[in-house]
Amino acid sequence: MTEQNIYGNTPCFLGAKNISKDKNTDGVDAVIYGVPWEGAVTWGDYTGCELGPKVMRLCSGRYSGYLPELDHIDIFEHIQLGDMGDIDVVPADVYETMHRIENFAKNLWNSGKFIIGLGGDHGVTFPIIKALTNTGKKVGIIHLDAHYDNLPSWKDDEYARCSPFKRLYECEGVRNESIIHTGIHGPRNEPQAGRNAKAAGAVTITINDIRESKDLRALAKEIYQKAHADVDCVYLSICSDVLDFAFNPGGPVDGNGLTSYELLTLVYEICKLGVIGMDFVEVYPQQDLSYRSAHFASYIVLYALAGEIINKQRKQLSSQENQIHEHATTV
Ligand SMILES: [Mn+2]
Repeated sequence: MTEQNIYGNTPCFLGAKNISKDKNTDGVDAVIYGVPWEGAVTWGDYTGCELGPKVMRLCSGRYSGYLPELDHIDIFEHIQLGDMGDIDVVPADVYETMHRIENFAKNLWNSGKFIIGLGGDHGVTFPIIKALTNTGKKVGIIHLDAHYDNLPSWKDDEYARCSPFKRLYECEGVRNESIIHTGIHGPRNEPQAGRNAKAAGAVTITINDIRESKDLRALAKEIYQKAHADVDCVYLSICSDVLDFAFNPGGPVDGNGLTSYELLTLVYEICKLGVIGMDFVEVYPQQDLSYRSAHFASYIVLYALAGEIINKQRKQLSSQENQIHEHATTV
C-alpha cells in the first residue's frame, strides 16, 4: 500500500492528489469524493452500487487527461484534481447516512471548488443538494436519467433511489421550474412519475426531444438556460442508465437511451456554461462484469472538467475585461 492510494490497492480517481486525510483543498481546483451507499433496493437483479466509488477509481487508473477529440486538451495541464475519499456511510442506517452526506457536502460547498461525487445509488443526490441550498444558494438542477426518480418513497424509505427528486421538489432552496429532467424514457417509469414532475412544475425533456432536435449543442444551451433561470447556480446529476444499454451493457436494460457521444456532448456543453458541481451515480459492478459503466465514469468526469476549464477561462477573461474597463474609466 502506498500513501498515494486512497485505500488498500485502490488509487485516487484519475491520479488525483490524495486529500482524504487532511481534507485540505488548497491548490486544488476540483474535488472528487465517493458515496459508497446503497439504500433500499427497488429491483433485486441490480444491486451493489455501494461498490461504485471503489471500482470507478480502480478503472480510472487506465486513463490520462488527454482528449484529442476536444482540441487536444490535456485536462491536468489546467486542473489539479483532489480525491477526498469516501463518505463514511452507515450501512442499514438511512437517516444517519443522509445526515453524514449532508455534513460532508457542506464542507465541500464551502470550499468553492468544482465538486464531483461518485455514487452510490441516486438517493445520495438529495442530501448533497440539500447541503448546497443550506449555503443560501437557490439551486437549479439538470438531471440526466432515463427515470424521474420522483416517487414519494419505496415502501417506508423516503430516501430510496426512486425518490430523491420528490425530496428535492419539497426542498425550499431548489427552484422546481429549474429542475430539468433530461433524457427521460421507457416503461421503467411509472405513470405517476410524469404527473409528479408536472405537478411540481419541473421541466421534462424526453429522449425523443433530444433525438429529434436538430442541434445537440444548441439544445444543451437551451436546457442550461432553463435550469439557470432565477437561481444562483446549476447542479448536474447523471444516472448511468440515461445511456442506452448498447452503450452501458452492464447496466439496467433501458432501451432507446443516449449514445455515449450524445451524453458526453451534453455534459461538455452544459459544463462549459458553468455548473457548481455534479454527481455520477448507479453503476453496478457486480452485474457489470467488465466494469463498463465504471470505466465510462472517467470519460464523463473528463468531459465535465473540459467544460469547466472553458467556463473558468471565460470567467477570467470577462473579469480582466472588467478591470481594463474600470481602469480606462478612472484614468
Ligand atoms: Mn435511472
